[in-house]
Amino acid sequence: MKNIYQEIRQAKSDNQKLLAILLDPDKLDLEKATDLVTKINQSPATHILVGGSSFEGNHLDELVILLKQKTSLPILLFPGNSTQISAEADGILFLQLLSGRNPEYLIEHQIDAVPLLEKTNLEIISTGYILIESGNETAVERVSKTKPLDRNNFDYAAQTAKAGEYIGNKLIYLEAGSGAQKAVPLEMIATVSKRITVPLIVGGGIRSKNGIEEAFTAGADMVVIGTAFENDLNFFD
Ligand code: 1GP
Repeated sequence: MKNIYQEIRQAKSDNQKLLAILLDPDKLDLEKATDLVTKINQSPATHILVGGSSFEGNHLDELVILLKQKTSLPILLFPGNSTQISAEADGILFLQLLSGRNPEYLIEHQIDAVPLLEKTNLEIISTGYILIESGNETAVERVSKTKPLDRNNFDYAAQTAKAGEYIGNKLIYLEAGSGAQKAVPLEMIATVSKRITVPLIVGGGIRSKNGIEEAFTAGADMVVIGTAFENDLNFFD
């Protein structure tokens, strides 16, 4: 069996940058999924994330099975809650919302997920998830009822990320929120990446290839693209 986390660590030590495409099952028409996967296979993507803030897990298995038939990229669940689990995926980002102070998203959903996860062979990757203020209220903020971190306080973001690493998070995800007006500041990416040793994922509001490159140069190990690809399947051409 593939060890997705080890491959991410290896990529970090080889300075090989990773790119994940985020698919939100709520916004995805299964009939059009074949075209979508063809485009993903032609793109520089190295991983596929599947998840969203609010959907209830309907047709998730169906979507993941379809993706697996058509791509060999690792498929990682990126769940908004414990209903968004499919045994058909390869792994799951087991998220802890470190920027928030809502116990539901720090431990309760995680406990609820255990009986479901124990029935699967998913690779479970503990991920410290840090929401950064991005200009408008994002779905994560609304659904989790938590406040994002100040986008100008780079040091506090880095301190939060480091606490996640000490707790045992194997990845840190700096999130501006899907469709964010402003992406995570490059200086914040740089400050956080210098402070932690685990791989750093960055996403939210990145809309151009240049934006991806800038995030990599600043220190992101993996960049996540959702909306830009959703709106334009030719984004990577
Ligand atoms: C959201 O970081 C991801 O969780 C991607 O955001 O949709 O803005 O690319 P976008």
